[in-house]
Amino acid sequence: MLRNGVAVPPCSSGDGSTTPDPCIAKREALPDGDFRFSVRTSAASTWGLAFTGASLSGEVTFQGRGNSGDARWAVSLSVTYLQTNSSTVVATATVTTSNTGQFAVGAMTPGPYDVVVKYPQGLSRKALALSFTAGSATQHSFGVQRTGDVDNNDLVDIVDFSRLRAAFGGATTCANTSPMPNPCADLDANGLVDIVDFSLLRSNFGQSGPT
Ligand SMILES: [Ca+2]
Ligand SMILES: [Ca+2]
Repeated sequence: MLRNGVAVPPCSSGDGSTTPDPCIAKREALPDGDFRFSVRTSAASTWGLAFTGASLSGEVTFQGRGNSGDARWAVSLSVTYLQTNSSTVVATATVTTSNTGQFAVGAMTPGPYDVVVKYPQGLSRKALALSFTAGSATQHSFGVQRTGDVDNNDLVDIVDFSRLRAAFGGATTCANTSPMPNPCADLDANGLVDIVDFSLLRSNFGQSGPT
């Protein structure tokens, strides 16, 4: 609850006095889903409501892109909130990870959600029933993003191999372009499609996300 843009504190005494002035005497959740606020004040003002959302402070690590701190760890990451134990999407966001794999997603309605994170060449990771609370950031490490998904369908298979083979030996900037073109076979983002990329793909061949 805001007065003239400033948050109103709760009343400090239960005796009905307006202390501090103004103050919130009561907050109620009504059966029909509405909320009722009872505010005591000595002056007419402009009143408003503000929503304090929940947020996510996440972390991922990468395969084949060097160690934490490497510029190649800064990638575009999709974040999907699902109803728990469901494939129903509640919200999506696209964020850019830092070069240490950190990312943040802003205001979200509080609640438990399953959260899936994926970057274009990686197999997605899913966190089950993460709890989000108003006004606080939920911390979670999603773990390693296994690479090899050249065509971004969350599966490393013969199609990815064929795409990589078609680009083999060539120079490309795809892995450092945002948004990343599809397909992109430069899995270690060094500007060249070569045996290193093939080895990375092979290491996850047959695997799929989310895990
Ligand atoms: Ca694929
Ligand atoms: Ca490469």
